[in-house]
Amino acid sequence: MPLLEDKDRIFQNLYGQDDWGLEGAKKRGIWIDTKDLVALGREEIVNRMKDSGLRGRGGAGFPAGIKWSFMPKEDPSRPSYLVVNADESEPGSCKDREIMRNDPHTLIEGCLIAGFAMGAHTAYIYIRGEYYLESTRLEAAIEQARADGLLGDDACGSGWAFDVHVHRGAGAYICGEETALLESLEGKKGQPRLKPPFPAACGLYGCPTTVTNVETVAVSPTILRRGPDWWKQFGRENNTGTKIFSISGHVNKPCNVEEAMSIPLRELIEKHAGGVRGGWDNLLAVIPGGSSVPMLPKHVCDTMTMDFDALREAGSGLGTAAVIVMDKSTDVVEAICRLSHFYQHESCGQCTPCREGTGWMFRLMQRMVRGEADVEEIDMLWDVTKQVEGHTICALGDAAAWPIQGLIRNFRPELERRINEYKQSRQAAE
Ligand code: L3W
Ligand code: SF4
Repeated sequence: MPLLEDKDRIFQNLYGQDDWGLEGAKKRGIWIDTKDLVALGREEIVNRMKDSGLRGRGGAGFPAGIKWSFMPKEDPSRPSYLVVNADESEPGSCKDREIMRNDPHTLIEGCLIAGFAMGAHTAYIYIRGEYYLESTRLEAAIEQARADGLLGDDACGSGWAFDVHVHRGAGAYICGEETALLESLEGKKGQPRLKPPFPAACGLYGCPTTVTNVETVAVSPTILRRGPDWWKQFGRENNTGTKIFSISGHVNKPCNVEEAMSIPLRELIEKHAGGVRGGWDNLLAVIPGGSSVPMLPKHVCDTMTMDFDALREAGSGLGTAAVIVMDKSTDVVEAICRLSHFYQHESCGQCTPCREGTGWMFRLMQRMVRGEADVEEIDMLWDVTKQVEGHTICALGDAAAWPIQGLIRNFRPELERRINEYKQSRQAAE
């Protein structure tokens, strides 16, 4: 399986070393033959995307071409919309930020291609409010594209009317959930809707809508340009292409890097992030896909490959490919407790298992941190996670449960050690 060479990287300005504007973008091959890509036609674009096997880069990994194909072919009674999910709030994830900051035209060109393939004349980019510089860059890049005729009534001379608008969020993690995002975009409180109906049937203002991640949209013109076979040479079956990994935590050089899917975790960390602080043997665990997926202990990390299927088989997930590295100095119970607080704080509160369960899990986790709990409470905590998992309107409930399950599965002796130590210290004090 080939690893990526510089020439293969889609995001040639990920680190902002070059001009982010239109002139720089054109030099990097963006907007060069967009008209020809549109001329392929809706069906051919969707077929090529399906053939590429591209899976959504926002966390769920749903096949992009299939998702695009859910949009109605012709419906003169209702407009169709493309909504780009740029509400990047998953702890550990900062890849979409770099695309929008340093290579915004990859996203805007992608909006035109994806929007056309879905029969949409309008795209909304819903960007997290804290990304102020990035939203400013996007606005400026959209203006450049409009002034150059790349967007507008005859976008790129393709005959297709298309425009892009940026909407800034106001700081709620839950607005990254696609239906909460749509509610927020409509000016309402950002709370998830029940699915089905999926957005493709009833989305923004009740119209057919595809909500999709920044990276997914931004890679699509290059996949069409270079061809599905080029994309499929990276990674492996069902896990194709390139992927931006955000590597943070106890590494010598935290970074975002575009690499081939299915790269071994150890190679990813050592080649691009300067290795684990204190060396590989100093590794304790890794959260491989943003805070919502269970952690993997070192012995699993030793041979782990980074793709959707391998990580799922290992009991975790690729998520947003935000790799959070923890060395042996980490208080792993405290770290997961901190995440429990995050999910409790970000729960929108509309369904009982999540509203009550996230609070319950956080309080139990606090007791575990202090060691004040009884050993039986570890099983009680496990049971609570199982009561929450799969019983909520949106995936936030699962996201709150899984990191704790990962902790209990892999570090139960550490929980027991704290509890016994606390008990002994109380007995000694009495
Ligand atoms: C039509 C069907 N459409 C599925 C569509 C659906 C959605 C996509 C995937 O959660 C995960 C979550 C986070 N007809 C359809 C259909 N669709 N069946 O396909 O749907 P789904 O429900 O599998 O996932 P989701 O609701 O999109 C995303 C996890 O990602 N995550 C979070 C990441 C946070 C960020 C961020 O900060 N940027 O992405 C990390 O693991 O927990 O499980 O579009 O409509 N029959
Ligand atoms: Fe809201 Fe949590 Fe229910 Fe999602 S799972 S709808 S965040 S209460």
